[in-house]
Amino acid sequence: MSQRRKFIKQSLAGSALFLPGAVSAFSSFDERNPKTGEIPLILSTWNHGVPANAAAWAKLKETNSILDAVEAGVRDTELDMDNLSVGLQGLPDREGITTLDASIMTGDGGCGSVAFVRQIKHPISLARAVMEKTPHVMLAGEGARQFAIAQGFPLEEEVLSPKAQIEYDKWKVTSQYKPIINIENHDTIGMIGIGSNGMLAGSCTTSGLAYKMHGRVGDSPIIGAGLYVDDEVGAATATGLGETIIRICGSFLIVELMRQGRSPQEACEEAVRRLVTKSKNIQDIQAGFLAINKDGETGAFAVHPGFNFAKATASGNLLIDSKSHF
Ligand code: SD4
Repeated sequence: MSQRRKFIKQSLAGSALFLPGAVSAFSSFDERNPKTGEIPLILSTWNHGVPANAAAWAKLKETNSILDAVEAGVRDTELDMDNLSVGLQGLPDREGITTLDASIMTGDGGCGSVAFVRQIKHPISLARAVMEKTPHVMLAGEGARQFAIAQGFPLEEEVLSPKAQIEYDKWKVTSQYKPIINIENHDTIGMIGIGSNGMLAGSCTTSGLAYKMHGRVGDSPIIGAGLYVDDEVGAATATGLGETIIRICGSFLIVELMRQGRSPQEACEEAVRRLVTKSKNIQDIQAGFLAINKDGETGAFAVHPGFNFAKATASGNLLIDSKSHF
């Protein structure tokens, strides 16, 4: 049977479950973590992962490409006007300028990213263009914007979204520089997936830390920090305070731990343990990881309670609470 026909057959039974009302939540992740998971599988961070997974699943059905799927999934979040941590509607830096970071990776070592980029509605697609159309892995700032123009990406007007403007005006009253991400201040989307052909891919996109210094780049566009994918092993992605994630090469660390035999869950827990030991003021810092291995097993773990993620298979698209270190 061709891979495409096999995928359609596998996914048909579950397709009705992708209606908006079909989302349900489970308090414990492990009870639903079989030794070998269902494939295809898509995992993404936070509750906006549910609609993002649905968009990714629809694309996977259309093209049978897990790369297309993880790009389409997070493009959905990049347009979500309620999300103040992804896309041009996200909260700005201290100067009132919104700058975006994004990365994309395939399990054969292909990767592309953009950092500190302005005026681009879909940085994930720009990251994909860096991967596919340049000899480089990463473009930043004005160079990334020039590349976008050359590739025909429209430049958006540089104005804050109404919600971001309200929040920025409030912040300016005290202008306190507190580079923390706590459990109320998050929303980056990281998405990892495996197609029915066993190929893996991942994507990550964010406006980064609110009120960051102008020029600050987080973990999301750093291959190995916010995202890492290897067809031989599995994939991992991160959310939370990027500085803490970069410091431990979080996503690469998780994939390497899985390579050495740890389950995705064990690998995520070890990465959080290491992050906790290397970070000061850990009470104020939230970070979380998601992982899958090539057998479709999954893992999730965070520093503090409050992290959740969406898991899509042919059986459904579920919002699940992650366990945490504290
Ligand atoms: C960053 N990791 O720029 C991102 C922010 C984030 O949920 O994940 N927020 O540090």
